Amino acid sequence: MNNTANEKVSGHILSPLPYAPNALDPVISAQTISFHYGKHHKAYADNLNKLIAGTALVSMPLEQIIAETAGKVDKTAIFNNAAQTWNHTFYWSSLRPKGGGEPPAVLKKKIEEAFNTVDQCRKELAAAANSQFGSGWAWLVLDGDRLKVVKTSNADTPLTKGMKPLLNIDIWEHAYYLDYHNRRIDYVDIVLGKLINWEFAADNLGR
Ligand code: MN3
Repeated sequence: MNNTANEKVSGHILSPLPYAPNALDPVISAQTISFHYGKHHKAYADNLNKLIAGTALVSMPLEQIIAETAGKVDKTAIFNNAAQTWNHTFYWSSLRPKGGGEPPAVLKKKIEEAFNTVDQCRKELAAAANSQFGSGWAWLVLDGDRLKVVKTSNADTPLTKGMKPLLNIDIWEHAYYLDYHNRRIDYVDIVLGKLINWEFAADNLGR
C-alpha cells in the first residue's frame, strides 16, 4: 500500500519510546503506555503521514511542517497531527524511570533565576497543568534568556511562539485516566516528583 517515501517518513516520525513500556510503572502503567504510545501517538503519526503524502511537506523535518502549517485554517488537520506527533516524542523524553529530584547545576541556576527555587518551579508547572481547561500541555520553556512555565491547548506548542521547549507534561485525559481516573492533580504531582527528566531539560538548554 505505502510507497517508499511514505514508509521512510513514517519510520522517521514515530520515534521509538526511550525506555521499555513498563519502565515508568507504577507511576504510569504499561497499560497506559500501550494505549498512549501504541494507539494515540501512533495515530497522530499515521494520520500525519496520510495527510502529507504526495505534498511538499513529506520531505520536511517535523519542526518545519509545524512551522509551515501553524495558524493556517486550511492546514489545521496537518498542524494538529504534526504538533501532536512532536509533542508526544518530546513528552516521552521529558519523563524517565527514577526521575524527579534535583535538576543538574546548569539548569538549577536558570530555574533559581526565574522562579527563586526549584520547588517554586515545580509548583508553577503543577498550577499550569492543573488549571488548563480541557486537553493540552504544560511546559517549561526558555523565552529569550529566561525560563518560563506556559500551558497550551490541544495540539498547540510553544515552538510556534518563538520559545524553546525544555520539557512538557501531557495533560490530555488519555495520559492519566487509566491510572488516576479524574485525578489529574495526583498524576501531575507524582510525575513531577518521580518521573520528570531534568537532565533532558538541561540538555535542551544548550541545544
Ligand atoms: Mn497524549
